[in-house]
Amino acid sequence: MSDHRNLQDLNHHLLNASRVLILTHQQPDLDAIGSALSWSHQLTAQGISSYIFVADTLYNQFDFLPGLSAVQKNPPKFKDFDTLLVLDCSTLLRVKNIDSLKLDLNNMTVINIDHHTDNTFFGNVNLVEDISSVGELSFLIFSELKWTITPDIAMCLYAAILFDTGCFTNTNVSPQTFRVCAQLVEANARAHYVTEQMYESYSQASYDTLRVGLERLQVRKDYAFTSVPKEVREGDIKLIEFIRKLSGIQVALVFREMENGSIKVSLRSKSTFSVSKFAALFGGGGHHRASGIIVEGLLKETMEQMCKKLEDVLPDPNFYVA
Ligand SMILES: [Mn+2]
Repeated sequence: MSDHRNLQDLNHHLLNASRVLILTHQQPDLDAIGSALSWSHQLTAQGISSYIFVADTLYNQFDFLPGLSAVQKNPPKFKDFDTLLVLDCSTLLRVKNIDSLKLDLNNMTVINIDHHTDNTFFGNVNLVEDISSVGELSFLIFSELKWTITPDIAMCLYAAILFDTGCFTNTNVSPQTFRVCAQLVEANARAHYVTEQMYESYSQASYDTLRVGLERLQVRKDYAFTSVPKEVREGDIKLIEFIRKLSGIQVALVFREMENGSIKVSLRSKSTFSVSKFAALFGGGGHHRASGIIVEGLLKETMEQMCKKLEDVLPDPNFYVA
């Protein structure tokens, strides 16, 4: 951990905290939920009460995570939170339905723990590192604070890291990532069990998504894209990860029509082309190699518009990172 002063601030605030509201981004992934649960377990162990609010319905794929029932879809009835812990969000705008909580942010300590390079440092305390996952970052924080890593915490953090590193295949994997995971396995994260639960337990709906997505795949010069209409049940498989594996492309895109009429776009880059810079053109964000956009619009028009824009900017050096 590079930032000791912020860590001391965090420690100071948490020692004085009485009730912590834990939030993460909309459509939360395993890094978001695994990290949130690890914090909830950890705060309980430290004698601090917490409440995890997530407006979205969670994927069944998360069911194996210890303590998952702590994630609440309903806003809490009580109002007296003194601390807001925001995980895996580059800005507070990433939290779905935050308005429904009617938070008095001026009278709360906002703790921002994230690993996105476009983080806006919106917290009173900001622990932001360019690192594989919030899971890895949370482990480092717990370790520095000398907080015990219980088997439940280890399992949640291992799942978070496994997910955000694409099973240790992404460029965000560092020697430290493996050292952290070794310590998590020593702390009784069951590595094989977690992998089996996450990647060998897909629902039948996932295969519908995969079949439709592959049927609709279009390959252009330098990029490939596909789409899934809303009639196709949302599975828990990551279609974008299959498209990304195609050779000869720089960028992969998946356009998913949502129930509420908006379009969710998942983007991956296989080169130094930054899909987060591209996503920002449409109000999205994320990492250089993995980003997302949610827009209102029709599927066909959205695809045409974004693919045209992509072709325009692919030759532009401003969209590439070192
Ligand atoms: Mn993450």
